Amino acid sequence: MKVLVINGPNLNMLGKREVGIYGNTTLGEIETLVRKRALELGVEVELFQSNHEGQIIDEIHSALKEDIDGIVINPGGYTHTSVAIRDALLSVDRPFIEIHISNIANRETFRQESLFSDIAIGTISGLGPLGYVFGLEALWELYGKKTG
Ligand code: CA2
Repeated sequence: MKVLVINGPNLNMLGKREVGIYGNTTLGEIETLVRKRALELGVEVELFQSNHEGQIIDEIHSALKEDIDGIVINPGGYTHTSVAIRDALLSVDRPFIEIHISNIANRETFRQESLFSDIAIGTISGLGPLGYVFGLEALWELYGKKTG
């Protein structure tokens, strides 16, 4: 199984600023956690972060030629604004899990609206870095696990 993990704008700043909201774990440390769990599960992972909407869209499109089975995505601030990223996810027709480090349901009103939740397999919000690991595990349980 091959999973693409995408982080949107400003998530490269994790652990360096706003630690009261997002914690002190860096994006590099989150990626290490994800790689470790992926290795244990026998899942191949590709990790991608960009501050640019078009680059995120291009990466989502690459899921087709890279034979990606599922996507874990934290769209960052684009969660609340990007019809274009939503359309890209619909266009590749791959299951995806939406992740938020903070619990967007108890933050400002504008963060409580997501353009992704209704088309995601599920959303994990407020569990910090663990959300990425659980997202990966969920894709593996639902689409990757070999039974029998
Ligand atoms: O809780 C999340 O994961 C968010 O997707 C993070 C986004 C925010 O716009 C969403 O509403 C919720 C922002 C990521 C910004 O990350 C920073 C990290 C450190 C310092 C500044 C920003």
